[in-house]
Amino acid sequence: MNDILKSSQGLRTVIFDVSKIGDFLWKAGWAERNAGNITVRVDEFVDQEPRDLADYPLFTLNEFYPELNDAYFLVTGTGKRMRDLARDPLKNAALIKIISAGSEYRIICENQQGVCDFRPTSELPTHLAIHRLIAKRKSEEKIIIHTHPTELIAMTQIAELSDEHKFNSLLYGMHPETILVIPDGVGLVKYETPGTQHIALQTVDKFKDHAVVVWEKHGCFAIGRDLEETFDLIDVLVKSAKIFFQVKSAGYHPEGLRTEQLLDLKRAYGID
Ligand code: 2HA
Ligand code: ZN
Repeated sequence: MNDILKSSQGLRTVIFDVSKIGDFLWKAGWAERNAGNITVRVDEFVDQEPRDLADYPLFTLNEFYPELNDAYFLVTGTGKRMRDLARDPLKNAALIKIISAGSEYRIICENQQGVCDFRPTSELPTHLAIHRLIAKRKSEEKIIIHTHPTELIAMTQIAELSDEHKFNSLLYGMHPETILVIPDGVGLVKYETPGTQHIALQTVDKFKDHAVVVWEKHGCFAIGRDLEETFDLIDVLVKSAKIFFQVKSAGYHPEGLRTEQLLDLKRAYGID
């Protein structure tokens, strides 16, 4: 891992940015204990194939990802903390390479012959399913962030907001930036057991039309081309959710932007 990193300025930049986002997530209060995970597709930065790839630990995937064959991902590890990722990214993230027509992967651990105790995030099925969607449609997103933003999760605890349209309307109504930054709104996935193929499929379905998907009573996923921009999508949504809860806790009902005001915003900024 270190050898590959030394040879690639691009990978060093990705590692730096991932650690910075780990710090943001921790400081935002969205990453308690080992909550959250990040993956970045990094093929373009791996300009030197690892020597003796066959020596690295091999794992079978529970699903086929032929579109991802030969792809490299930087992935955060299961059980790792975002605050540790920020301090020491190389101990809390690693490169994996998808091989065998998308049915297996190798972890490019620092220690080839000895023990490699690093394992990718428990949400790897969802991350890979989203990367597969991106590969299939040939869009340019490389980053996937999963985190636990308190206020967005709190909103999913309100039964009246379990309708996707109502959820988005409320968020749009709290601040004019929200519709501009997230014009396609967020997709809502009903509660499912995390880490499963089932939730991965439900999530991918929502990513066909959205850049952010909220998991009921759990957290959210966002995708993008750049780490900070991907973080910003979640941050803007959380801002709206915070405004909603602050007005509520002051004992008022938030008025929200009116339909004409939202339409004016869309017109002014060319959103259809
Ligand atoms: O990485 O957030 O959803 C831990 C999680 C699982
Ligand atoms: Zn989670």
